[in-house]
Amino acid sequence: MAFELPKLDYAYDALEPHIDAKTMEIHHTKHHQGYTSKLNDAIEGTDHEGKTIENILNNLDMENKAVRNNGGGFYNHKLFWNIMSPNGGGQPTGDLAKAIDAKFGSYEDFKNKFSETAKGQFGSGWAFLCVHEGGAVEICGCPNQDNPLMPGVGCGGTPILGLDVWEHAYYLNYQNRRPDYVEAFFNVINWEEVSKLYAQNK
Ligand code: MN3
Repeated sequence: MAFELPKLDYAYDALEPHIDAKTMEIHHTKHHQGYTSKLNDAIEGTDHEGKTIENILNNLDMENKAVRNNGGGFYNHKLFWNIMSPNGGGQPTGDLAKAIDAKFGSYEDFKNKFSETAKGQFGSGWAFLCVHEGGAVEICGCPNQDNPLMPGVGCGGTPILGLDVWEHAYYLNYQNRRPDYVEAFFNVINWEEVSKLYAQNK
């Protein structure tokens, strides 16, 4: 069973003006499709074939660059589409809000730390909010398509929020203004979905 490019449950223009339609379309149909196809090629006939993406990343040989880059790319973008919504924004609630306050002090402190991580990631990469078993949350940045499911990467735990800071994610609309893109992202975060992921993985 090969991996398939996940469908978005909103239109490419639905996140405007925060993320433009052209960027969304290219990002989904070219970049994410590319990672998906190359992941399938890389695992064909290996022990990874037929496993879940989480299992593949948990058991990854970090020297296996094809699976590391494309498996990471497949997973990270699936998470990214999933935790955005045209009805997003606002703030987390319930258990997730409590975990964020416990770790960072307040939503504003969380937002500042996450933004600094995203803006400070040198070159291409991601900022993640992750949950550890037991419910504690943590923020980390990862280069390229690495993520904390991979052995020894970042803060560990399971990513429940991810922000793509590769230039392909924002350059058409924001050019070199990564900080403006990071700020805009908070308007489209689907906190309901992030809360669901928190509850499933804590
Ligand atoms: Mn990307």
